[in-house]
Amino acid sequence: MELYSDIISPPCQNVLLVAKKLGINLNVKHSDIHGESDIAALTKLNPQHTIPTLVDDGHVIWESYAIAIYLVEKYGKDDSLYPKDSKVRSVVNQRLFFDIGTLYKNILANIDAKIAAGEASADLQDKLEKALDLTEKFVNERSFAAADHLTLADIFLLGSITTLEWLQYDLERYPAIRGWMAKVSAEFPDYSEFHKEIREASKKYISTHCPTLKY
Ligand SMILES: N[C@@H](CCC(=O)N[C@@H](CS)C(=O)NCC(=O)O)C(=O)O
Repeated sequence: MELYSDIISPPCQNVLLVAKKLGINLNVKHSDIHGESDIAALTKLNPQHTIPTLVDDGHVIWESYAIAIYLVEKYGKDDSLYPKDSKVRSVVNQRLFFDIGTLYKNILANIDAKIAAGEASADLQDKLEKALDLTEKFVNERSFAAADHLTLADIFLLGSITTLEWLQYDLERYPAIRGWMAKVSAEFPDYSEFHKEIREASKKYISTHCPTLKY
């Protein structure tokens, strides 16, 4: 199974963590989102030319949430990451849709604004704060974000919270998020190595492509 990916990309990080949890060995093909030949190769598979893109025996899927669900449904030994129980799954889905439509969306909007204008507007910062206030509540309701065990919701929310490093965002005000992050990362024995790899690659990317950002 091939994954077109770059570890600096949060959606790619999420899929890589899902694969780790499922014990799937991915053939990772590094794809440079600024490289013409990489974009051309990716566009042949995925007209949206986004990473991550997965190719499983000729079957091509993109959109990280769709890839993650596919991997769990096809290769999971059980359904724990994406429970079949409708009520539990509905909470996982709520967190995932909250992530794509609110949390990650507002983190990206703040990063883009900071890159373009040096600082995000008060409105964008306020939207991000509201999303984080909600996340603080969500991760405090159960042992994990959507259930009493790790699910896809934890992995995707963790990816978003980790992306706050691009804003050097201080999580001091969010003790539940900090406690939950420690619990989720402890589910991955090599998480600190994985995080170090993200930091090193992101630092390199930022110094080349967004030198005005501090990281
Ligand atoms: N909603 C998509 C977002 C994917 C996405 O936009 N990836 C970025 C990198 S983080 C990308 O491929 N950008 C290059 C492009 O759009 O051409 C997902 O979750 O997979």
